[in-house]
Amino acid sequence: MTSQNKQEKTFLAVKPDGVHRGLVGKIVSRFEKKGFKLVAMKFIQAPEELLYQHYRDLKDKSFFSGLVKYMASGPVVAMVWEGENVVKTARFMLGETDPKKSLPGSIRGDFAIQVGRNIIHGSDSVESANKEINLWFRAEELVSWHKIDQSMIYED
Ligand code: IDP
Ligand code: MG
Repeated sequence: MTSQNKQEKTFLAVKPDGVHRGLVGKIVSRFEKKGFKLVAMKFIQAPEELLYQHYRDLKDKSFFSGLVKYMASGPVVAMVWEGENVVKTARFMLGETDPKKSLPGSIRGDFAIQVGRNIIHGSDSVESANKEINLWFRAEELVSWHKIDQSMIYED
């Protein structure tokens, strides 16, 4: 039986460049193969107001307006994934913010070149994950379900 107290959730989003470049399936596949559990997913054109909220901590950065424009330039695939240590592990799977510093094997290391087109978002802490999940999803959009392979992925 999976130890429920070690489970946490993270918010991930394939950004518009990832969607335009046809990388949604490849990206989702990495988290599925890892063994994490998908609990919510939606394909949306994010309203600017939502993006301002999402990136509010970066509002004083020189790249902020370009960032919001980029994130509003097309639809995104917003997702919630669950698993043990999923926040940190997903960040490792994403790579560094700047794809130039991301190792091959990571998502940004394999599929992106510039920091302003780095194809995926992932929460940086459990606290921001919870904030971001609440911002992008209504509580009833999170699906509570038992994934049948969990005893093959977790020993306890
Ligand atoms: P993160 O996405 O790895 O958490 P943050 O520092 O939170 O990185 O920045 C949010 C997003 O802002 C990045 O993913 C990237 O799209 C964009 N960004 C960060 N730094 C720069 C920059 O120097 N130039 C352009 N865009 C940037
Ligand atoms: Mg961040």
